Amino acid sequence: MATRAPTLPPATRPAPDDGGAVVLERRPEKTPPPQMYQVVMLNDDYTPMEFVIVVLQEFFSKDRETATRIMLKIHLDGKGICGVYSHDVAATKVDQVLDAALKAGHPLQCVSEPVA
Ligand code: TYC
Repeated sequence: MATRAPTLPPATRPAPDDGGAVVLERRPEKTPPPQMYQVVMLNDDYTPMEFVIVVLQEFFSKDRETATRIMLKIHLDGKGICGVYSHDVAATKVDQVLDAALKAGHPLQCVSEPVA
């Protein structure tokens, strides 16, 4: 009489070429999205509005209308978001703004902070 191997349920049945390993469950690997950082510009009483508009255009790729709107928001609210970037890009933007402000003799400040 021929003996037959017992039939295993699909989850525990060895695959033909895996040396007998049994895969009980496959979870799709999920890489969490990287922490993003927003560059926040602060208002002051001395930096000319035009300088802020040019900075927003040059370093944050805003068109003139958008740059003007963001500048006015900062002027009225005390601060405003210039853009959201990876950690290194945000740090570079902050450096670029502070460097340009220092060279032009303006006290313009900006910081980067993690987006919640
Ligand atoms: N408050 C400035 C002024 O009246 C303009 C200004 C706007 C300065 C935004 C800084 O981040 C700033 N000249």
